[in-house]
Amino acid sequence: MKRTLCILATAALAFTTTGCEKFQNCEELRSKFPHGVGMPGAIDSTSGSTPVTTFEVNDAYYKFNDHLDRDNDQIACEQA
Ligand SMILES: [Ca+2]
Repeated sequence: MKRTLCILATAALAFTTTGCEKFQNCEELRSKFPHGVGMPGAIDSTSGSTPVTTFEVNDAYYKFNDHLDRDNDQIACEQA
Protein backbone atom coordinates (compact mmCIF):
# COMPACT_ATOMS: atom_id res chain seq x y z
CA MET A 1 0.00 0.00 0.00
CA LYS A 2 1.36 3.32 -1.07
CA ARG A 3 1.22 6.01 1.57
CA THR A 4 2.32 9.60 1.41
CA LEU A 5 3.39 11.21 4.63
CA CYS A 6 2.73 14.88 5.11
CA ILE A 7 5.69 16.86 6.27
CA LEU A 8 6.01 20.24 7.91
CA ALA A 9 5.63 23.16 5.55
CA THR A 10 5.94 26.81 6.34
CA ALA A 11 5.32 28.57 3.05
CA ALA A 12 2.18 28.61 0.91
CA LEU A 13 -1.22 29.38 2.39
CA ALA A 14 -2.66 26.35 0.62
CA PHE A 15 -0.68 24.15 2.96
CA THR A 16 -1.68 23.31 6.49
CA THR A 17 0.75 22.93 9.36
CA THR A 18 1.13 19.25 8.46
CA GLY A 19 2.01 20.02 4.86
CA CYS A 20 -1.21 18.60 3.44
CA GLU A 21 -2.88 20.71 0.79
CA LYS A 22 -6.50 21.66 1.43
CA PHE A 23 -8.38 21.69 -1.86
CA GLN A 24 -11.37 23.89 -2.65
CA ASN A 25 -13.10 21.36 -4.89
CA CYS A 26 -12.75 17.92 -6.45
CA GLU A 27 -11.25 19.29 -9.65
CA GLU A 28 -8.33 20.66 -7.63
CA LEU A 29 -8.00 17.50 -5.53
CA ARG A 30 -7.98 15.29 -8.63
CA SER A 31 -5.07 17.27 -10.07
CA LYS A 32 -3.03 15.55 -7.35
CA PHE A 33 -5.13 12.42 -6.73
CA PRO A 34 -6.93 11.49 -9.99
CA HIS A 35 -9.09 8.83 -8.29
CA GLY A 36 -9.67 10.67 -5.02
CA VAL A 37 -8.18 10.20 -1.57
CA GLY A 38 -9.49 8.19 1.34
CA MET A 39 -8.94 6.55 4.68
CA PRO A 40 -7.37 3.09 5.02
CA GLY A 41 -10.07 0.45 4.60
CA ALA A 42 -12.64 2.85 3.11
CA ILE A 43 -15.13 1.37 0.64
CA ASP A 44 -16.70 3.50 -2.09
CA SER A 45 -20.47 3.61 -1.72
CA THR A 46 -21.51 5.89 -4.56
CA SER A 47 -20.11 4.61 -7.81
CA GLY A 48 -22.82 2.09 -8.66
CA SER A 49 -22.02 -1.56 -9.25
CA THR A 50 -18.28 -0.95 -9.63
CA PRO A 51 -16.87 0.76 -6.53
CA VAL A 52 -13.78 2.87 -6.99
CA THR A 53 -10.80 1.08 -5.47
CA THR A 54 -8.01 3.09 -7.08
CA PHE A 55 -8.19 6.10 -4.77
CA GLU A 56 -5.07 7.16 -2.88
CA VAL A 57 -5.03 5.85 0.67
CA ASN A 58 -3.81 8.73 2.82
CA ASP A 59 -5.53 9.46 6.11
CA ALA A 60 -3.84 12.84 6.64
CA TYR A 61 -4.84 14.16 3.23
CA TYR A 62 -8.36 12.78 3.64
CA LYS A 63 -8.83 14.49 7.00
CA PHE A 64 -7.83 17.86 5.54
CA ASN A 65 -10.24 17.38 2.63
CA ASP A 66 -13.13 15.53 4.22
CA HIS A 67 -15.38 18.50 3.32
CA LEU A 68 -15.23 17.09 -0.23
CA ASP A 69 -16.61 13.69 0.88
CA ARG A 70 -20.29 14.41 0.37
CA ASP A 71 -21.54 10.88 1.09
CA ASN A 72 -19.27 10.33 4.11
CA ASP A 73 -17.86 7.03 2.90
CA GLN A 74 -14.38 8.18 3.92
CA ILE A 75 -13.27 8.77 0.33
CA ALA A 76 -13.12 12.30 -1.05
CA CYS A 77 -13.74 12.86 -4.78
CA GLU A 78 -13.73 9.18 -5.70
CA GLN A 79 -13.70 8.66 -9.46
CA ALA A 80 -12.79 5.64 -11.60
CA1 LIG B 1 -17.18 9.86 -0.85
